[in-house]
Amino acid sequence: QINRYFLSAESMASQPGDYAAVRKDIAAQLNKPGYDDGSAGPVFLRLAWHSAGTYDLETDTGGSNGAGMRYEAEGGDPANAGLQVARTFLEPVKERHPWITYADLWTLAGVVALKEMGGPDVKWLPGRTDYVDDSKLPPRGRLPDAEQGADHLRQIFYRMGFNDQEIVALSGAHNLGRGHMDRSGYDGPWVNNPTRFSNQFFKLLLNLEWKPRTLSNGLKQFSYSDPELPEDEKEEPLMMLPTDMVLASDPAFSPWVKKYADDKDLFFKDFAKAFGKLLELGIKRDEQGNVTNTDNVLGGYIS
Ligand code: HIF
Repeated sequence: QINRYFLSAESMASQPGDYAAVRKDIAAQLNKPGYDDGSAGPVFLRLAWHSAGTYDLETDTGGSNGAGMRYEAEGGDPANAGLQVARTFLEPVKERHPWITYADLWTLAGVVALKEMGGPDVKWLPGRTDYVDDSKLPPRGRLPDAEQGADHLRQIFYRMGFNDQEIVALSGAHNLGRGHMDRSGYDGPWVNNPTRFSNQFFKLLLNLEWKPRTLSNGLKQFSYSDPELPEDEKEEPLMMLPTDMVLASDPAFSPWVKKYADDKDLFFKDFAKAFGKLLELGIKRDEQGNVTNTDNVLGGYIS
């Protein structure tokens, strides 16, 4: 049961193009007592990334344009399990500001959530369309499979146009949120404070002794729980996905893991750049920033 959240009375309908009003209402939707760790922020970030992360540079298909997750073909992809929760949380914002496209709302929600959770500013521009171009629809299977290794990570992220450094920078987003048994089948948070953005993910990846653990559903993850704590004071174990672990062992990824563990500012800067690039995949703009590859009339509402 998802609590429908009612926006506060000060929240008013807005003029088309008033993205500041939308940002405010997204921020108001983050606070979710009783849900996960009390915030919808992590699942908003995952929604933004999954909406964009289907992009294929070579065929120029997929990406956040079109908000394809509204439809079963993409929304029902097992890789997207659980993201209906995020979309439902954002529905009152869409109702309040019906002029914004879903494609813009979902990407903006990730940007606002990141900032509210202590992360950096990600440059975000509007203009995505909700028009679904059937020839641009991504097939399933474009999002990463956490059971796999470095080759798979490179195959998925090179396809979008990212390099090794950007793959590691992006991966720091697993500082936020958790695996859910009833969504991906993985279990638990990566860090102790999973609603606060930081470079803790990289530090823990390098410094804790991770033990392989096979879950009841057959999935493999890595687990840490503080051996010093007595049984009755044990905290929820932390986890790493197999794809997170390879960042520490791969010779081209690991130097970046060390850099980001040591230098939070560098991580924030590189993360903001890479995440901003992710949200722009497949969007083409003119010099004013207006989108040129959609028929979206709202593309002009850049202030
Ligand atoms: Fe995730 N990711 N991601 N991810 N992800 C999960 C959760 C989150 C991968 C797998 C998973 C990125 C890359 C990859 C977030 C953000 C980003 C889960 C658990 C899995 C299995 C989902 C669940 O059960 O609810 C893999 C294999 C990736 C390739 C490296 C991005 C860089 C790290 C691109 C990214 O930004 C966030 C945030 C969550 C937490 C969601 C939540 O509901 O708490």
